[in-house]
Amino acid sequence: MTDRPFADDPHRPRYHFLPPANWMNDPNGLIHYKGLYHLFYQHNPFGALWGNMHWGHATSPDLVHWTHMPIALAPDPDGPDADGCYSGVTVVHDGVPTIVYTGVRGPHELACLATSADDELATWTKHPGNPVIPGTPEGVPTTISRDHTLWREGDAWLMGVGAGIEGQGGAVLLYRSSDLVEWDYLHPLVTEVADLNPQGKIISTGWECPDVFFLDNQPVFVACDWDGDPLSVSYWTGTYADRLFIPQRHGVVDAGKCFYAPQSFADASGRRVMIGWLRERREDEALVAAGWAGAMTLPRTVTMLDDGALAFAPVREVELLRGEHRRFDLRTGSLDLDGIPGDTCEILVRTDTAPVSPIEIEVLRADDGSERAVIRFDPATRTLTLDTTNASLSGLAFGDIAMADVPERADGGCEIRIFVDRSIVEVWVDGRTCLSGRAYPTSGASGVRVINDGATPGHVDLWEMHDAVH
Ligand code: DQQ
Repeated sequence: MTDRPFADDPHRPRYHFLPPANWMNDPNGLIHYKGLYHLFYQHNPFGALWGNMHWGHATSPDLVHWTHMPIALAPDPDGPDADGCYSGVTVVHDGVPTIVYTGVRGPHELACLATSADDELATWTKHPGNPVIPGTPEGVPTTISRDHTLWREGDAWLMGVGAGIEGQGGAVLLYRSSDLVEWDYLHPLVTEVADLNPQGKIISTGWECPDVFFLDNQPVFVACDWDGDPLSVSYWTGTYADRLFIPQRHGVVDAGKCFYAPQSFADASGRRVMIGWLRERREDEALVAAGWAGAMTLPRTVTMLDDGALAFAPVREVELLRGEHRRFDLRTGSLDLDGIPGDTCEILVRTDTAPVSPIEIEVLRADDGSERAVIRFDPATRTLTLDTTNASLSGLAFGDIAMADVPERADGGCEIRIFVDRSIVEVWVDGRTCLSGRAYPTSGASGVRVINDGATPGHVDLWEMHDAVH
C-alpha cells in the first residue's frame, strides 16, 4: 500500500482489499468493464463503525492489485437515499453503466438508479426519477426489502430484491422492466423452504443480498440468512421455470462466522467470480482504536459440480502475489520460515496419499503456543475446522470454531490451501470447500506449525505474499 497511515498496525491486511481507512461492509456493483474490474463497497467514510452508507470504489486490472477511486455514491439529504446508499449491482443497459441500489430514507427501502458516462466509472449521476420503485408491493407483508440482483431475459431485465415475508422467512421479490426505470412487480421468485435448511426450520426473518445467476444454464441462488443480525450465507441449486426458482439442494458458501454479503459477476472470460465481506470479529472499541473495519475475501471462482453442489476456489491471479518460496516435508512440525513473514503468506499442504489421521496447521502462532489459529482436517469425519478460540489473548477479540464438510476426493489425496494476511485466515480444501476467519494475536505471533502424526507423506509449500492495494 502506498498510503500507509496504518503501517504499525499488525492486524491490518496487506493483500486483501480494504479501503484507505474507516468502515467497509458489502461488496457492491461488481463488474468487469472496458478491461478493468470494479469493486464498489458499502462504506462509512467518516468512521470505523457502521453508518453514513456511501459506495466506495476501487479498480483492478487483475482482481488482485487494487487502486482506490473516489467515492461513487453519497446520500443526498433531500433524496430518497438521505439515510444511506445501501447495497446493489451495476449493469450495462443500452451501453450505459447503471447502478441499481437501495436508497434508505427513514423506514423506507427504495430502489434507486445512478448512471456513469466515463470509462473508469469514476463519476455517477443519480436518476432524476428516483426512487424507481417507491415502496413494497401492495398486500405483501414484508419484513425487509433491500439489495438487488439483476439478469437479462429476452428483451427484459428481471430483478430480485432481498426480502422477508411475515411467517414465511426469507424471500426474493421478482420485478420486471424493459428500461430499468419502469418496474412491474411479478411475485416472489422463491421463499425459504424449511426442509432444505440444515436446521429443518425457517431461520431467517429476511434474506439480504440475494444473488441469482446461471452456471451452464443451471440456476443458482445465493442469499444471506438474516434475523436482525447476519446468520449464514446459503446457496441453493434447483430449477428455474415460469419465473419461479424451485430450490432443491442447499449448501453453505463459506461457514466462517466472519463471512457475509458475497456478490458475484461474470468477467470477460465468462467465469463467475465471487467476493465476500470479511467482518471484524472484535468489539467496536477495538475498531475505533484501529481506525478501520472490514476486508474483502480473495476473489473466488464459482463452478457447479455434476451433483449440483458448488465449488469455490481462489482465482488463479492470486498467484501473482507470490514472492519467496520454501518447501518442507509434511513431517517437519514447526516450519523455519527463514525470512518469510508468517503473517502474510500462503501455505499449501498436499498429501501424496489419503491422510490416515488428522492434519493440523497452526498459524499466527506464538512461540509458546499461547496464541494460535488452528486449521484441522479430520479424514475420519471428513470435516475441516478453523478454530480461533485461542487466537488472541485480547478480551476485545471474539474467537469461534467454524466447521465445513469436506467431500472425499476420487484419488484419496488432499490439498489444504491457507492464506494468512495479518488478521485474516482463509482456508480451502481441494479447491472446493472454504472457511474464513479472523485472528488478532496480541504478541505479534506469526509462526506456522504442521501437526501430522508422520504416517501421511506429503509436502508443504510456503510463499510470502506481496502487498496488493495502492
Ligand atoms: N448491508 C447493507 C444492506 C445489506 C446489509 C447496508 C448486509 O443493504 O442488506 O449497509 O450487510
